[in-house]
Amino acid sequence: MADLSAFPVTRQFPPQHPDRLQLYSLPTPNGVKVSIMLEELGLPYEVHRVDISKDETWTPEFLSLNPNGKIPAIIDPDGPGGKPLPLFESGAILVYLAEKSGRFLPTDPAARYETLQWVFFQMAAIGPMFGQVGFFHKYAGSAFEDKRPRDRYVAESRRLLGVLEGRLKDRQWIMGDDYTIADIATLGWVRNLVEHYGAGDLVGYADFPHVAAWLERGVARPAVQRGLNIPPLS
Ligand SMILES: N[C@@H](CCC(=O)N[C@@H](CS)C(=O)NCC(=O)O)C(=O)O
Repeated sequence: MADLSAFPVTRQFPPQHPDRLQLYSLPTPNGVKVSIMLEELGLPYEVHRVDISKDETWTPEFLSLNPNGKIPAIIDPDGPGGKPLPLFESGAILVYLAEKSGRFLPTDPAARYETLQWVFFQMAAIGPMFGQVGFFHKYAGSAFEDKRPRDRYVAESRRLLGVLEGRLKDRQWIMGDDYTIADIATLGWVRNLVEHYGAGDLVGYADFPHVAAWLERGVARPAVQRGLNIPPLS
């Protein structure tokens, strides 16, 4: 039986199954990357619902796992060398799980770097920009009279959708025939922009039919369907 008691976060979220990978998350576009990946892999894991509206990521216990105070984060009791591995940042977690399982990240070096390039594109551009559209269009920023910040992020998000559209116009998945962690990282963000933020018209989503077809293909995967709702909101 794995002993995770050295990790203070286990006092806030006690594990029932310490031998399983521990996932601390919510079904947000960053959180679902990891639940989708774990569902795709069929790895046993235990999920802990972290309520960000109650500041549960800002406790000393959670901050000891992620000093950046964000979900998702994991502890893998069976990390490198058989030792527990704590990890935060969804992109790093996807790469870790891909390498641990040998799936969803090509082994050919050039294709591997190309995949990582698109994962970083999501992490550095799509996520932060779409997130700002959410703030200025749906959340607190929507009440701001000055629409210039919103318009700036909408224009940048539209431009980024154009980059994705170009990539997908002759490909089924971001890496071509193979579904990879680049798709897993990106699907939830595009879906969220259009559905949850309701920003489809604002960004002109109808102008990106290859992105829309790719999103439909992704969401049709059973593991994606499950992962999008893990952990359940209530
Ligand atoms: N770059 C981080 C971003 C994580 C992130 O922004 N998480 C949000 C939810 S999607 C969060 O935990 N927010 C809580 C807060 O800031 O209080 C990642 O990809 O893991």
